[in-house]
Amino acid sequence: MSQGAHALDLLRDLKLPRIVYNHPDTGKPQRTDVLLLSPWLAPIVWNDTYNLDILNAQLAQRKVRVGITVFAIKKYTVFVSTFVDTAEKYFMVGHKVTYYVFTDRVSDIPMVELAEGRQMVVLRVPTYQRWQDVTMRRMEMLRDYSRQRFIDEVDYLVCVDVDMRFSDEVGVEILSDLFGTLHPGMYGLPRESYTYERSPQSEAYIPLDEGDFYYAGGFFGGNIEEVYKLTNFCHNAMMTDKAKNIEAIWHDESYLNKFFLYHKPTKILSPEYLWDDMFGTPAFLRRRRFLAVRKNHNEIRN
Ligand code: 4GW
Ligand code: MN
Repeated sequence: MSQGAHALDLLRDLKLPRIVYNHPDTGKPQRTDVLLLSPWLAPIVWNDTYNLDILNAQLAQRKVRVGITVFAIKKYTVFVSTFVDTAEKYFMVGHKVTYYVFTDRVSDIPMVELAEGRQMVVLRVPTYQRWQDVTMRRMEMLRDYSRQRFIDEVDYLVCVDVDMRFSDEVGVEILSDLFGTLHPGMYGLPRESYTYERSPQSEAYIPLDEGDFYYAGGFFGGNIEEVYKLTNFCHNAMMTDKAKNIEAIWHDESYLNKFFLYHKPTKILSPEYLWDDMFGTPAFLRRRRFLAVRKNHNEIRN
């Protein structure tokens, strides 16, 4: 049985407890300042559009297991403690969570005290000389571990950058079969100006008259089967390009955008879920949930 069918079976048997909340008003959209649904009816998750109590009751009954993956290769191990500390405060509080930390420096990964039901798994992985390969090879490793391990251990995977901190709730409202996140730097721009790969030679090519949104490479996920398909597609496309000695302009992010163009996500996260304060604090942004940590590029990337 596929993961998706299994999840639906569990949902069908749900009987929620009494929960008191505001009556949904059929005459009034939750918000009018932002897009709430994609043209294929995938919800776009914004603050004030959902009730977390209902979602938590549904997902707790399913006893959902969430894996969150980060890569801390070479000097990026310095980001792990802030990442995990803030995740303990804000990420999927009350649910079963496994942190999967991929690293080449196992002894540099700090031991962090975790709340009940939460655990950390440190996975030793090879590193690459070129930083582009460090970020791109994440797809291959996520694919391989999805098949070999994650499928047996968790229901959903959340795949994120490590140079980040949580600063507000990120909960089960993000979960869906396949989800991506709107890139904060490209929000509201016309599709022609998105920094998709524009060379027709590349597997990541997207023509000027296509493209729904520009998705961020630093936050995507879904059930394990879907994440497997996504990461497998991206890795294979990168290998095809590599054989031709080409590489898409924004590396793994370009291939991710190509995948999402033809495999539409079932849920889309607003830039609340991946913000960088260098973009200011616009009015549509009612919460900043997951923020880029300032990094000294010279020191951290040498
Ligand atoms: C340039 O020298 C580098 S090093 C660019 C990325 C590097 C890097 C990235 C690294 O040395 N080690 C590492 O673990 N990563 C992982 O790739 C890490 O999880 C990081 O969050 C992710 C994406 O790289 P990034 O956060 O530096 O990319 P941006 O700045 O686009 O968020
Ligand atoms: Mn980053």
